[in-house]
Amino acid sequence: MEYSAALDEKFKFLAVESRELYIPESVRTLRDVPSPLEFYRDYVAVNKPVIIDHVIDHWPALSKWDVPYLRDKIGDVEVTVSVTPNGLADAVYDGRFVTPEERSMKFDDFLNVVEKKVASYGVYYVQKQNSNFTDEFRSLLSDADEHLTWASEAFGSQPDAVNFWMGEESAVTSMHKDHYENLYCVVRGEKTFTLLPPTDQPFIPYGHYSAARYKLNDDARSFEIIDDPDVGTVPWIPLDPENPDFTKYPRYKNAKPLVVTVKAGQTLFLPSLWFHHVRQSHGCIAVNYWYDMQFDIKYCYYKFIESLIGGSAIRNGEPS
Ligand SMILES: O=C(O)CCC(=O)C(=O)O
Repeated sequence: MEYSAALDEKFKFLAVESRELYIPESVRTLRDVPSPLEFYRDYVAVNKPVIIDHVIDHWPALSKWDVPYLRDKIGDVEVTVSVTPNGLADAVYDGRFVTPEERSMKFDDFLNVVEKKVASYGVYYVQKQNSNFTDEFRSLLSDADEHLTWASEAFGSQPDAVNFWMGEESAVTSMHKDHYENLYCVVRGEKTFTLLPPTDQPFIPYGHYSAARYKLNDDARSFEIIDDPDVGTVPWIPLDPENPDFTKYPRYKNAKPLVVTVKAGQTLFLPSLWFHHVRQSHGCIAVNYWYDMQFDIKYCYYKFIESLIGGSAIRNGEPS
């Protein structure tokens, strides 16, 4: 389906009206942890991002998680590490959607790479989003929380996944959205998020890309890209919000990203369906909690926008 210039105008109106009514010009920082009710009412229900101080003040992780401690505590544990030639795991590259090489290695060996104690080819990132914190990294659980009590009270449920992230500076997460309410706690270093509200979706290009994955060659100095025909095609965003190609994607000029840096000790509430692109300082460590979103009327409206954008926008990001 192609959509008309008239519909394009309506999408622009929706984006302007959303900004006038509820989307902030910048992401607010709360100096105190809100009550579960305040948090749900003022941020979750209205799908608005916020940074919250002091959520993880009580975590021993804040003072303990340096490299010597981590080596001592989990150096011998085998963990899954994503390795890519360019720092782009799960991203569009050379016309395909390419996933990283998933390597199982001792955490000690990963730390050697991060600390540049060994020469290695590629960019390394612990980023397995399968609740790796309660699985591969479970011996660190006592330094943090298995769930955030006040948030679980607000959502009325436990998180679906708790993930541990640690990576090199050049490891970047490409723009995407998730159907989770995300509480993202930075323990060491900092993360910079580029955020776009769901109402900017009509301006964000999507394409369908055949799936592939990186594999290190035997020379250990180059990667090849291997097709994954069983996966088929994957809808993904080819645009880099830090360096948008307006010639290819002129409609993206209508989008208004919010850029926010989350520092050690802070927690970002990243609402469901918000688009996000993430970069980090070297050796940054974070733990995040994915709570399932309510599939309520908000979700139905967003799906409706998606259906209006239809085929052509999904293919090339531009209306006819
Ligand atoms: O920290 C990152 O690199 C990505 C985080 C993310 O995409 C998420 O939590 O959904």
